[in-house]
Amino acid sequence: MVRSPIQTSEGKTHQARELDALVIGAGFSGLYQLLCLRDRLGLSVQVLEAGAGVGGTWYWNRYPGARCDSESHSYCYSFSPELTQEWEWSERYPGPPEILRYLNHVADRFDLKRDIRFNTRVTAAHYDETANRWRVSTEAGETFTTQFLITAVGCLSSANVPNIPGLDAFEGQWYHTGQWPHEDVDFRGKRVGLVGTGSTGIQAAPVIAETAAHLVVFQRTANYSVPARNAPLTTEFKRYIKENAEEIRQVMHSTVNGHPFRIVDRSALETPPKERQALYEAAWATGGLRFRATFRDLLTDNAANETAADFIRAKIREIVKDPETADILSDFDHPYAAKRPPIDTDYFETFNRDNVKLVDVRATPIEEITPRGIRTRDAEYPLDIIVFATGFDGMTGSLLRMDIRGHDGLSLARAWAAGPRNYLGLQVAGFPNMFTVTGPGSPSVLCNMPVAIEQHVEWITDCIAYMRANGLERIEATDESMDEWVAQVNAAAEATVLPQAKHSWYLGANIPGKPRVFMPYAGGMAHYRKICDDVAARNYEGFTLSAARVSDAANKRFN
Ligand code: NA7
Repeated sequence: MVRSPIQTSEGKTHQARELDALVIGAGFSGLYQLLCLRDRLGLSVQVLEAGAGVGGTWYWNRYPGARCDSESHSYCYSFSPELTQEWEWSERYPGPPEILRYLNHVADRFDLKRDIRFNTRVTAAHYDETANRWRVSTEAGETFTTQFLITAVGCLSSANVPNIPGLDAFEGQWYHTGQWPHEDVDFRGKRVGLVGTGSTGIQAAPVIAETAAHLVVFQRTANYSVPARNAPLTTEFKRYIKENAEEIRQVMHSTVNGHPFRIVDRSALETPPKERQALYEAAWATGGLRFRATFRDLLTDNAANETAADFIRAKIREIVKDPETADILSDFDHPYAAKRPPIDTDYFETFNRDNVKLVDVRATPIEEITPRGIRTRDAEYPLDIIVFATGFDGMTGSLLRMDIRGHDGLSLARAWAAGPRNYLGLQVAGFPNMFTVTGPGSPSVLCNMPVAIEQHVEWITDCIAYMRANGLERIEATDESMDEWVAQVNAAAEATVLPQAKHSWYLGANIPGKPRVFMPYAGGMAHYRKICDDVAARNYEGFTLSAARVSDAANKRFN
């Protein structure tokens, strides 16, 4: 690594580390990006990670009941057949400790940690046009310069703590699930309030209820959930995974959402009601996200979707004994799966416990947090602990909390003031040589994440390899390609029921003041992969590539 003098704004000179590539984040994305750029291309690479260990999202999400909703044998890398063969998952869905063990195994196996700096939060990244380098600064005041800047910051890493008046004066303890302490939180004998009923709240409620003296669940929007049916993996299934690894990989690469199962090519509407009911019953018994794959038209046709909604509504009424509670839990305001569909272990059953109460905060909104608890319009609930399962500033939050500036000091926040705009979810005009792994505008959160991540990381690696092979120093998306891509992202979303969930974080609607733009690409992972491959095959059509390490004026267009 070379060091070169940097002039700071205070006029002092200090040494900056010069790199070929700097990767922000050491989760699934950052680890694989490091491996690809360092070991396959021979680049000098540094990963900077805010946490004290690898894991990204999973380093922080350790709340009670936390579990991945992708099946473990698909929630892993597939680039190394040896890695696939040697690793053994224990349960159908992995929890944070097992995912962290896996990622540490990967980091150690490929000797990645020597190039990762932990406890290092990136605060700013500014592009220097003349040098064609990014200058990256950390909270501790270090500076790095790099040709390529790759953000691997995750889609759900910027916690959203709602701005409810009075939180500062609360005399108990409070936590956000996405920033869970590394020590255990003891709920025994405590009165606990849980705000939020997304995937996280739905996972946490049954576990908290087991030990808390009393649990109050504050629900703003009723959410669909299907049983996860988690269980230890059988010896037969473990053998099946190993023996069919390549076939499983092929399935994950050929489906719209990167999961290891195909969506059945059958219409809910064209299936006779009795048969349809039997198919839903079978899918309910199997559990997990596979429920969504029962029919091909659930996400594209409202009437078809309503058949799934009706089925889940009836299940909730069957499980929950108190009819009023069942009504509140099943009073959906959006189509099934238009918000990320949770899967659970005994969520609805939890409301049959004597120590659990549901509060409908759509009907009686939370007005303030008092020193003693939460006060809604109708009542005050005394609490010792408040757990906010209130989600994240998804997809853009982790990028925009850094001061990223491209050409002429243009900030990413300004470039995205009306919502994220980019090309393929990978690059933003005005921000040369910066790539956003699973950025907005890519399938990302609509896909099994490791599949989306591997595709992006490999595409970025191939792109940089191409540039090196052709003596190119700089790549930047054009404005026209961004406009065209944003139109495609919007059209893909409009072809589905997804934008109909008005309070969804897919739309940024959970964050006050955030522009409402449907952020992930809903056209399907397999289709997206082909689009990206075609762009690469046409010498990175839609990007401007140049050889010169000088300002724009002198750059020559490559294609
Ligand atoms: P989500 O899915 O964003 O859910 C957050 C929940 O918190 C949801 O029920 C929200 O209600 C609720 N919320 C947010 N702010 C408030 C306030 N101010 N008052 C009351 N309720 C509130 O986050 P998760 O962590 O559950 O899941 C995130 C992703 O992780 C998930 O999609 C999976 O991909 C894994 P709302 O629906 O907005 O009315």
